[in-house]
Amino acid sequence: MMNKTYPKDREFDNSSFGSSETMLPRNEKDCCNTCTRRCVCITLAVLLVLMVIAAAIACTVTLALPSRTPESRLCTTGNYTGFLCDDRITCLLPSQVCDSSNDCGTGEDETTSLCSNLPDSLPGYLIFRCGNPSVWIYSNYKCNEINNCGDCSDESMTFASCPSCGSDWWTCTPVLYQYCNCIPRSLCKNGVQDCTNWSDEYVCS
Ligand SMILES: [Ca+2]
Ligand SMILES: [Ca+2]
Ligand SMILES: [Ca+2]
Repeated sequence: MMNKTYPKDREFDNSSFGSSETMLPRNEKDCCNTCTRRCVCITLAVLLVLMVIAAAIACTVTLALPSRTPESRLCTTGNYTGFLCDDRITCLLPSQVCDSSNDCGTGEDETTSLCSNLPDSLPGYLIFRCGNPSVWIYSNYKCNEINNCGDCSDESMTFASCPSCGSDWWTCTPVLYQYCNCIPRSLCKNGVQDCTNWSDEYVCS
């Protein structure tokens, strides 16, 4: 009786048993390693591009912002709070802002944003609102001994009441503080200015 000879199964490499990774063919493992490195490189490249874009946006936003806020214009000149020019040295009187004259080197005291809607477009420290809310003056005209508001409210902490102007009074507005809207005719042609337009000395009789 002849013994049958069966072909032997392909030999199995027991050394690699139990590890699914090491069971892969060599060229397949190399491929995975290559893919992993490629993914890392692509991720880093994308992150780098995103960082460059973010930096560019940040620079653009920073440059687009105004270099100075209105509050940074506040300065002091003499006894007044004034308006600081771009040279960071020149401090204008409030009444020099929006007076149709370029007093700062590059005209920043006459810009549309400042002067298009007076007085609301001006910083609050440059103006004074009179007793009559519809009347305003530049803040450096407050307490200057002249009735700029017309009701003397810029010359007194409490709103002054103006004298009634009868036939014994000469009307001129504004006048020096104490007489508000009119002066006694006894002050006409007395050699002393009482009306800011000098009408008490040249017109009144
Ligand atoms: Ca000006
Ligand atoms: Ca005044
Ligand atoms: Ca006079």
